[in-house]
Amino acid sequence: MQHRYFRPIVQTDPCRPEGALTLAGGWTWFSEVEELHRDGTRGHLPARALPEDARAALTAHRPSVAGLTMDRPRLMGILNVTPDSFSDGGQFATPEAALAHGRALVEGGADILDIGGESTRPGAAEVPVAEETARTAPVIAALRAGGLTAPISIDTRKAAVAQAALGAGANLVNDVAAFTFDPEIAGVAARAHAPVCLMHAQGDPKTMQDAPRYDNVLLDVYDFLAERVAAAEAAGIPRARIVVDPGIGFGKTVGHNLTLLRGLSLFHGLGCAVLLGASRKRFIGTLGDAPDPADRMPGSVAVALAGAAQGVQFLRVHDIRETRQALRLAEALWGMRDA
Ligand code: HH2
Repeated sequence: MQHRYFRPIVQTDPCRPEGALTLAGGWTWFSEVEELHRDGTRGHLPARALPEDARAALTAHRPSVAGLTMDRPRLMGILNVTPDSFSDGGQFATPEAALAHGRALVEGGADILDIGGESTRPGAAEVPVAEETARTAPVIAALRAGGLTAPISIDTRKAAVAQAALGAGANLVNDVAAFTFDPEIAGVAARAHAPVCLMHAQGDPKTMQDAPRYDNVLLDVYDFLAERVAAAEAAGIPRARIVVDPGIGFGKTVGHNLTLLRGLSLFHGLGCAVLLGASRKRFIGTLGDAPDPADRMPGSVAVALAGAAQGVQFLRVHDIRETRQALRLAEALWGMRDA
């Protein structure tokens, strides 16, 4: 029999029918599931008919990640200390500017900061380890010295950069290559007992947008992440400390991105918290008629809310204040907040 993939049809309506299941111990629920197969056939089943292992993975309470409870969507504020990131490159490249922006992100409602010293935009070239470390570790150390207590994530593919960042006060390792670029990074995270984010990418940043192809983008990305979660577990990182991310824009066409966004809830079947990073990305410019990344905030907020409605636990965004405001309203409408 071919493999069965189960995508919960996620609801946020406060009127929840009896027998509905809570998704990932969070703020959404489902009573129906779409069943997907590699041959393209699909069907529906009631949630109560799910096989026990699929039901357990979809419903299990997600433990806290880097001290953050997973019972509401968490905002990850992007702090790129690079000269060339696609939307904010060069803006926060000096340590002073980075510090001020990091603090502003937390004041604006970021639950966690994601600091990156290497752009992974399409076409970007690799940055040497020493340079990437020199861009990131001092900023993390300075944020900590300044009293910042919010968790910090290091956005890197490299073990040495992650090691220096953890030493300077970072708490989570966010690897857009899911340990395939530098396998040593798994050991670094495991030894530090640090949670990790494993992201799907097809190809490397230099070439990833040259005609990306999939058999079935949703299921291919799911299988890749399942394999990387198993590899991380084998390296000593328990599933409770693993966050998965479909990698919007990393070797994907507009159509691939839309398919992944529509099917996002499938990834809860991996039994991990899910992260979505769509902020200001090119497909938002294409669909939203906004060629300049600086004009893509409204579309980014729309996609972030769509992610939260699918039970996604982490939203990686540039525009923290705007997304925080939108999320507050969504949470109130979904009955997660009192008036
Ligand atoms: N996207 C970018 C970088 N890191 N990490 C995760 N987990 N998920 C993402 O979607 C993701 C990521 C790219 O965006 P950005 O940091 O804004 O740009 P650049 O790579 O040019 O620095």
